[in-house]
Amino acid sequence: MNPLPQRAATLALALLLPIAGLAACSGGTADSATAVTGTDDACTLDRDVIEAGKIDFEFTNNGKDVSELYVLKDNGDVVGEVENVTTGTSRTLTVDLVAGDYEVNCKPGMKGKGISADFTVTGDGGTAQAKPERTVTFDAVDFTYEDLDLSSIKSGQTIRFEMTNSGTEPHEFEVLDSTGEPIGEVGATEPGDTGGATMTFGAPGKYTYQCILIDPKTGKKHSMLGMTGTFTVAPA
Ligand SMILES: [Cu+2]
Repeated sequence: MNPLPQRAATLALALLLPIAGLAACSGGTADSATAVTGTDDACTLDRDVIEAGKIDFEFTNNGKDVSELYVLKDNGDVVGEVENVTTGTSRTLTVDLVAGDYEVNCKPGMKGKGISADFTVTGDGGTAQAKPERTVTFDAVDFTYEDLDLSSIKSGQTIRFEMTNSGTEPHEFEVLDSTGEPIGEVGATEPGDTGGATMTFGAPGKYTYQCILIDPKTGKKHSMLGMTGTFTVAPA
């Protein structure tokens, strides 16, 4: 046979695929799109003023390590994230933002404080999150959550979570619905700091909470060391 044209065809396909994937991701229902480029030591937005509404953040990881992208409110609340973005690839994070001050945070190696870039959202678009009806306050330690009361949460409720890190390693608090979809998270919070997040609970069912930061001593996710559990969201 003749291997050369076949190799050329495979190469052409390999070059085309990431572009096709990117186009598919950005072709959603977002009102606008903005590009974020992460390198080993920079996180760059292609604009610093964005129109309110559904916004596609098209994140390209040009660093040498796997990375993730967060969009945060100016109070540090996580609005959304994409993780495990490997070197040389792109992923799109779509979030609905009302007017205000925000930042993107690229996290090369998916650890540490990451690198931030500020932006402003202007205009009347976007859907504001419901006001929380109560606040659940708890502690994170190495490696569990203390005083975490997740009983009597009902479908449709919006709840504020405030986590104080009383441990010695950074901790987070991510909540997944019964299908495994993240519904919100208190982002990585340094020892001694307090982090928060407001989450709205959808369909009733069994939800999961977890911290999937890596313990440097064991190389294991904190969830493997005890920082996970489940709770039930009751029908409204
Ligand atoms: Cu943790």
